[in-house]
Amino acid sequence: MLLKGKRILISGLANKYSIAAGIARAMHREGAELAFTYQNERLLKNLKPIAAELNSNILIESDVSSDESIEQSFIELKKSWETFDGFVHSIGYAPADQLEGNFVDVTTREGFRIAHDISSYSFTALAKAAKPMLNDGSALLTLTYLGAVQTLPNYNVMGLAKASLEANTRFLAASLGKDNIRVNAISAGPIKTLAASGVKNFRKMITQHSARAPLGRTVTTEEVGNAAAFLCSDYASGITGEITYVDAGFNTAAMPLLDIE
Ligand code: NAD
Ligand code: 0WE
Repeated sequence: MLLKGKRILISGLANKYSIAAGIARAMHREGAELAFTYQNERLLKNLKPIAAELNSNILIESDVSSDESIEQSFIELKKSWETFDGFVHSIGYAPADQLEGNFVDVTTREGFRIAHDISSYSFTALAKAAKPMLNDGSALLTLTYLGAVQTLPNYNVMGLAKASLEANTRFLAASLGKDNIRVNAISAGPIKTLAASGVKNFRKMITQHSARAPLGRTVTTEEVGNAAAFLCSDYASGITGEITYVDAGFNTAAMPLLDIE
């Protein structure tokens, strides 16, 4: 029971396929008490049964594009939890037109702004709002992707936003270290979630990933959840500002094994 007695707030659970759902399951299994935020009313119906299964009745609306919505969500959370032990930021977004085509041709000022606002600034904003309620030994966690450090087709401005998110992880770690609050990121391999479902050639990318990855496959939300539970537990008390890859080793291999001799 890695997380016994810990209270963790989970954002970004849109449906059962969400990475946040895998994380919530693992954290519940490890004894954490959970609360959830959701982007809007439309997503509440998917969240309700999952939260109920995980013994949580703390469901709070929070649209991270709005300072007012974020502020209101923590006022709401305070009604249930006076203090807590960390949160999971599992939120990313760029307008769909930014994620298809040649980077220099499709990227716009507004697309760039939205991608960075929702996918990176929101992590800082949640940390800022949560800080007064965070216990000693708390842990914050976000989800990033290899596109932060290497190019691939179509990920485009999301790659820049993830690079910002990874720097954000390090600067938040430096900033909150004196309060004994740790901040880490998991860089997950490609997983067929709602955010991935609109992506062109996603199945081909899964095939390519499996061919190059040392483990010969992609990862599951359960595997990401297990790493997340560890990073938010006291077993990871010496780890902060770190990007942990949960990608079946893909990022460590420059070429697949060739079946020659
Ligand atoms: P998902 O669609 O299940 O989750 C994305 C979440 O972002 C949704 O719950 C959505 O409501 C939330 N969101 C978007 N805009 C928001 C806003 N304005 N306010 C509040 N919430 C908002 O997809 P996912 O793949 O589970 O994505 C979770 C995180 O994992 C993202 O940061 C994504 O970039 C990252 N990630 C995904 C993969 C993958 O292949 N699926 C790989 C690595 C990292
Ligand atoms: O971070 C992500 C998902 C990012 C994402 C996806 C969408 C699709 C729907 C952000 N915003 C939106 N906006 C939409 O309107 N991943 C790591 C999964 C992903 O997305 C890709 C990928 C991979 C991998 C997009 C293009 C290329 C590869």
